[in-house]
Amino acid sequence: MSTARLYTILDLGYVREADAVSVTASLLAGGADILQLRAKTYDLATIERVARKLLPLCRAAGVPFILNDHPALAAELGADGVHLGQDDGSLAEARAFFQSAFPAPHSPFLFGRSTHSLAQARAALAEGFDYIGFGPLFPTPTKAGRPAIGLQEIATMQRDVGEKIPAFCIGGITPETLPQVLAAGARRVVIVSALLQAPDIQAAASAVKTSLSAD
Ligand code: 3NM
Repeated sequence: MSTARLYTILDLGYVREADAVSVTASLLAGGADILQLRAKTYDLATIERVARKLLPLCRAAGVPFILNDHPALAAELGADGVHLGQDDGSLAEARAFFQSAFPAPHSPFLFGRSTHSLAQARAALAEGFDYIGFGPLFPTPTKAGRPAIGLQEIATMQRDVGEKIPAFCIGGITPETLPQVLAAGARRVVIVSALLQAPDIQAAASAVKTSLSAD
């Protein structure tokens, strides 16, 4: 996690369940450093079924597998962490729940938080989250309706938060917008639709990874 630059998301809003394994394999082969399963409108049984298929691929690649929402399921599956939005309660609540439900020693379990402003990014750091997402930088169909926050606060966020915990810029990042995002001070990114909709997912991920490593 500490060296991760490219955070990818297998989003069932873009990928059919039947393609989840092959798309994940392509993301990993392209150099994804983290993989999250995001399935906003899906029932728990489907999420669990897909997660159980993706987890071994991530393990084999040595890449953390994060579940979006659903801390109990994440722990039960042996995922490496859970990603929580601003409305998903406090870290203390999530940790307490996790520890009461899974008292046995558990390997380090990561708690990530979506943040949409500098204040939220600082708050997530102060609360003790292991990493944050920061965005959306640009309007994005993947999180339709959420206002873009632009690039102007990236440098301050990176200095105040990103030097202490991994901070991943997110939202509307594509091969075309990536150079300005990096120029604004981003060190790490999450890219969803631009990779999942690429004609060659592995090549697209690999090209992004190369740009990130060169920076
Ligand atoms: N969270 P794409 S933006 C899942 O700002 C998500 O918290 C965001 O997808 C946030 O790369 C976002 O397709 C969507 O724009 C990112």
